[in-house]
Amino acid sequence: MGAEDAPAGAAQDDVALREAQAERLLRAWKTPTGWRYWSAVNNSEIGLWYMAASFLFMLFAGVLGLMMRVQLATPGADFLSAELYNQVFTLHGTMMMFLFAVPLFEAFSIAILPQILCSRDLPFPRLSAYGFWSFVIGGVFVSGSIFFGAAPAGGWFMYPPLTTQYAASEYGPDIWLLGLSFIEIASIAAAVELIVGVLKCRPPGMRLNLMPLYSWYVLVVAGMILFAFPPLIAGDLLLEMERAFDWPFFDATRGGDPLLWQHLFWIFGHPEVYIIFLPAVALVAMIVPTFAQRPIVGYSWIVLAAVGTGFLSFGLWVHHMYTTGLPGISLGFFSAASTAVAIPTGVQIFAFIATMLAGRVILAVPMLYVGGALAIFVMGGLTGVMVALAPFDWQAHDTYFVVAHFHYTLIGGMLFPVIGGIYYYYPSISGRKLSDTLGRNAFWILFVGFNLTYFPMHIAGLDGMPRRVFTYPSGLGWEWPNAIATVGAFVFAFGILIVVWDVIRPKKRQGWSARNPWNAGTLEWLAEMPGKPWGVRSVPLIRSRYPLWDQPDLMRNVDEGRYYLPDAQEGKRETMVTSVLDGDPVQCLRVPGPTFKTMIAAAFTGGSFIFATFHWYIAAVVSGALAVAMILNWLWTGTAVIPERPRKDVGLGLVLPTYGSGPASVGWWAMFITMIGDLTAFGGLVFGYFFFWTIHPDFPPEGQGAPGLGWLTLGLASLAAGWAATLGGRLLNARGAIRAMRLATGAGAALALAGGAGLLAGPWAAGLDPTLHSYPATVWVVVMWVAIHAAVGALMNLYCLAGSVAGRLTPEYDIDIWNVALYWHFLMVTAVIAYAVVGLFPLAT
Ligand code: HEM
Ligand SMILES: [Cu+2]
Repeated sequence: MGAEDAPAGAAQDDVALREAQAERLLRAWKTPTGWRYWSAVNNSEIGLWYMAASFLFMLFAGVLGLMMRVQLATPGADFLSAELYNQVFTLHGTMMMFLFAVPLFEAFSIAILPQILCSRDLPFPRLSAYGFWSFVIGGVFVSGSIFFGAAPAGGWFMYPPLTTQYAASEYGPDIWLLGLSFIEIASIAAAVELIVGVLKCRPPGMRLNLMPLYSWYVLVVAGMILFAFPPLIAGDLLLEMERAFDWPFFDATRGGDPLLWQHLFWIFGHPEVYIIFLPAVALVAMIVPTFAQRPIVGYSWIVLAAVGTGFLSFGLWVHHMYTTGLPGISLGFFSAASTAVAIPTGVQIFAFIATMLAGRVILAVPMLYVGGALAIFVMGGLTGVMVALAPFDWQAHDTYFVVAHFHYTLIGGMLFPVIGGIYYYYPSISGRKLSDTLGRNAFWILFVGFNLTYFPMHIAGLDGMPRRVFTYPSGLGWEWPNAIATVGAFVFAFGILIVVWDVIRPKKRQGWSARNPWNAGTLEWLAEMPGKPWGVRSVPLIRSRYPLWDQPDLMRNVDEGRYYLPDAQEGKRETMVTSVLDGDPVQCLRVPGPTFKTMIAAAFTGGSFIFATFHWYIAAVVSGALAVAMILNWLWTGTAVIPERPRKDVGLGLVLPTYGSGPASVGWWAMFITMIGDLTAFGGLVFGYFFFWTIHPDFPPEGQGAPGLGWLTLGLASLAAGWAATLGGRLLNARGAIRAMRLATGAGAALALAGGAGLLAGPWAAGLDPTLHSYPATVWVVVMWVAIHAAVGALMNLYCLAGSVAGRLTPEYDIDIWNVALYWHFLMVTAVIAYAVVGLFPLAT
């Protein structure tokens, strides 16, 4: 055993000292009580609330599912009207996908990732809180619409022209577009947080290849969210512009094309399926080794397969569009790619089976759910390979066969593993175990109910029953599958109720769970029962993938504070930041504590989206401005605060800086990752431009005119000067030339505004009317995107200027200007692309 296993330090032998340390830690990490409880930002609270909220949305969407089943139980029923049925199935699908399946992954990860990584919190607790409150506000807004008969009714994928010309539900599509964009932004915020958490907040010694598989999956899935959601946000923006201002992106009579929406939607929508599925695999990858009582078989294969699935899933979207009349060659390509994705999926499943075969499996409740999930998912995978073949899909498309297929994959691939995960992780989250008996009974009821509900739908589908019909005539052989499905749905719902009851039933009398109740090998099971708000008593040094199995005495040494950060001398919340590849300690990060600011900022942000839904634009702008003010205030009193000491002893004789800026800091990484997502959204708009170019013989079309290079060149030059000034500002600041830095930064702000105005003047001077044709509309949307980003850049420069004047931004403490300069790099890339696309490209064609 190396020295790491007895890190002692004689000082820690002193019991009184240890108690004093624990006391201070407890005070720093104390969860607020009373009504202030809701100001908590710590990952354990936010994670729990987030999970509870997404489950409530799931239950609501489940009730909508049951209502559909009641309506469909018999032919010609009139329980739901046709119009209401449309709203019900749209909201059911929308809520299950956007308010349950994706957020639940983020919720679960926020709750357990820090424990898995022995980190005291995620790097940006307030960002998680902001994301959570945004999610709740947006979710209530979207789902509440059904009580006003105003819910979206165009199906969960909102295809135009149904959603642009169909007036039955006036605000429905707007509620969908704006409400969900808001939630998607919150999802991206959580993804950024989780990526930085995995990359920078691991315990010392945990090299990338020692990471628990769960964190690999978090990395892959959060990365996918970063590339998948932005194209949808771009699509949402275009569709909302068409609905609100009549910009004809999807109107074929004015040069638009509804297929553009289908592309943007499914570039998001197919990866979405894996965004839902992979986190469940991640849970399985944690559960299986524990109950096989041995390390996972094929760790590197699983990692490669997960990454591979992530990549491949972006190349498959067209399989949702086989029936739209695309050229045969692209059908062939996408059909092959769609079947190919079965390979990495198979690798992961085989690795789990191999692990089970190599160990002796304990059939505990979580394992039961894993087994059931495998069985159901494999069935869904088989029908998936069937519909991946274009000729078969031409028959089955939009029938109940597809409804059966995707419920097998979603429920087998997500819901069952998640319930298994809840039975597994419940003790680490709440300190108590769930009931074995209830868990087992619920499992069998769910398993039987599920198959009763969905198996008959395959048959109804093959017999030609279309999806999304509110009723059907008798005599087509559809009666019995539908009747059975409805009975099954209620059996299934009963199973869910048992699980819900098990989770919420009072458990005072059953006592606390044993520590590490499943004898697992990974770090989250270091938690005491009940867990302490500080997470771990001290942050250990890691040398193995299963430290609890391989590093004897780890638990005792952690508890006795013999590792890092055993104390909170200054009463501040602190966690370790380590290097990306090797997990070497680089910083002792101060993380912020409770505040209501994030909740208020989320409310104002939500306000701006919600007001825009009803076309109250002034209120929307005011609300948005208040949100920005709130966020600036939260940053000003958070990240901009200079720690009272530059470095400190974090234990074991290691002295670390308490501050970091540039690529060493978590903030820089967060900005970098956010901007990748932002650039991807812009890529969605550029995709639209070239999509239109491919479908029109002449683009720009005859008689539309192009914006001309004059104003655009001026605008670009001004932005380039602003970029140089801002970058110069950072360098001058580092040299201590404070006056020059302020001048440069201020000039950068002015140049940003001028540059944005210059770009807007391009189409303005050329008289491009965005309502006439998709061409001017696309040009306008591209330059507006850049102009808004330039305005944000100006605001950031002014923020740095204020920081410098107030003494919060100094040559040494310069994280803000580093991040702003980084933002400007991306702004510049965006501006150059915009210039090339709207300015230069028309000259070349
Ligand atoms: C109690 C459980 C459930 C029941 C009874 C149920 C029932 C249904 C039914 C009958 C439809 C077809 C509506 C139609 O085409 O007319 C449907 C559609 C759908 N379901 Fe479920 N479902 C359940 C759970 C789930 C879950 C867990 C998810 C996802 C995680 C999900 C996602 C969807 C989606 C995306 C649609 C497509 C909606 C559309 O066509 O726009 N469902 N569900
Ligand atoms: Cu797909």
